[in-house]
Amino acid sequence: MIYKKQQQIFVALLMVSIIIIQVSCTKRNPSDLSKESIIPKPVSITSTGNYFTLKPNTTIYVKGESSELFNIGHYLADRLRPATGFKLNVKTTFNEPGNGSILITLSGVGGNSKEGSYELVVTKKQIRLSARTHEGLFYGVQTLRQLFPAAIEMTTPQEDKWRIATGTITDYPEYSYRGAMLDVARHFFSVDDVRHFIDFLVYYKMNMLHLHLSDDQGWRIEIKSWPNLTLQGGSTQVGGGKSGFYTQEQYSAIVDYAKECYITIVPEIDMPGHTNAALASYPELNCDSKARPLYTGTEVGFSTLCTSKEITYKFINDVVKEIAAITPGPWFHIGGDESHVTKVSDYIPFVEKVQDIVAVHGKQSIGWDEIALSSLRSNTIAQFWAKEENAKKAVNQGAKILMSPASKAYIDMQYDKSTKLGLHWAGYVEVDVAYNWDPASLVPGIGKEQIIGVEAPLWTETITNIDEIEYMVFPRLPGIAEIGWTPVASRNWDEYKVRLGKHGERFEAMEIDYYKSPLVTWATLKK
Ligand code: NGO
Repeated sequence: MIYKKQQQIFVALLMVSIIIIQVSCTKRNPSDLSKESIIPKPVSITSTGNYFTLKPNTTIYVKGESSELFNIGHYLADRLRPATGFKLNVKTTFNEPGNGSILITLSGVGGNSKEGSYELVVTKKQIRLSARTHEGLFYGVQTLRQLFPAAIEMTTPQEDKWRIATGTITDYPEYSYRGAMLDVARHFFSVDDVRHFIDFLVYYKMNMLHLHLSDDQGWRIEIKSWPNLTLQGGSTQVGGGKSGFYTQEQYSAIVDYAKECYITIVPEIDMPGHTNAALASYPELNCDSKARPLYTGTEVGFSTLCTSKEITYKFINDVVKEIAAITPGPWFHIGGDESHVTKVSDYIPFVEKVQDIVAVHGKQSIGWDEIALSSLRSNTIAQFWAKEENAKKAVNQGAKILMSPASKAYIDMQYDKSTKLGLHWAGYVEVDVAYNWDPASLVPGIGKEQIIGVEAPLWTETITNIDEIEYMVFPRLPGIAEIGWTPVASRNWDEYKVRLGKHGERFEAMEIDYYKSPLVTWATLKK
């Protein structure tokens, strides 16, 4: 009798476990590529209803001998190894590799010549990633990462089935400039923090990192010909206390890391306002030749370089020259915002002269939208953040616009009135507000042709460490990235919020402290 009961219990347990295994297998067998939660949403996806399995002996092949191709292969392997525990050799090939492999190749993208385009073809037997450029391949790698189960992002071996639905993705970005800004002046962030920040941008196919390197509260980059800028001007931050600056070597390390990730660094030296740290370091930059005290508050608009002194332009020339020499990208951001104590009649020629200095050192100027009060050089970019009339003035001069409307794209704004970090002078920016806008129909008279792209600035008056950065960046950054990448006709909040919710488990796997917006149903990792 007892034996029979045990037998019944055993059979019942067996059936339950079979059901559990079946349920989890069904869950783990992706079969519809078009249902995967990829952010930014790709331009086109077709599904073929099967799946590819990454196995312990899968090899990543790159076609040809180029070291850059190898780097991309290794980048992918490095991302997939920790969670899978697989070896994932990276090899070069000149032929078609066999079954079970991943092939990365610069040839043949089905006639698609858009900048940054790639094509990902997944069959039961092989993954084939092709693009015309290395950059395109790198974007394809990010898509691939997002197709594996979220646990792929964990740093220790996980029990999972590493399967990807089969089909074809063809993809390319809508705008060429897709970026974020990190204000390292109000609070200083280490080189490692900046690397971490770059990793966030990469995952969502952004390609520009704007570093706000100077402000009233701090000067953050070594200028060898003006050493007090960092000795004195780099010694404090908002609220006082320990801060810092990047040596030129450290800045170059950031630039190099960014370059490996196909990200361009855009350095900003804000002027003629927002310059108290410089004015405290060198008395001669003030009209009265008296050094200002260091500043640790958060007011804006009280400082100005002395625009009538020759030494001011020697100073700017030296600064731009040294930074331009270690910045491979084409841009130099000259600030220009909130110069409330500079007379407009001084501000206008100042911005014109500074654009010329930037051009002499081989760079193109970007400036906050106020710079449109001046004559803009033909290739200068105005970054729209506040005043539509400034943006229109810039466009009327033939300049292009970088879109960062504060009420939508400022990720230092609070999510709602209960948010502890951040500011709210431009309103509350919930995750739907940050997503639900179209750069090309925001300002009447400014259409897609006039827009170079989008940028999400993170000002750091209230942000002091990487956890706080993560909380403000996530989950808004993926939305801004999608605005920059995906055509407006393919974007829709109700559909996006489901995909974003699925990224909850990716944030968790990456140990990102994110804001769990009540507008989204967040997926969590099943432990
Ligand atoms: C403004 C201001 C910054 C502040 C920021 C805070 C611009 C371009 N200038 O944006 O100095 O830090 O708002 O949100």
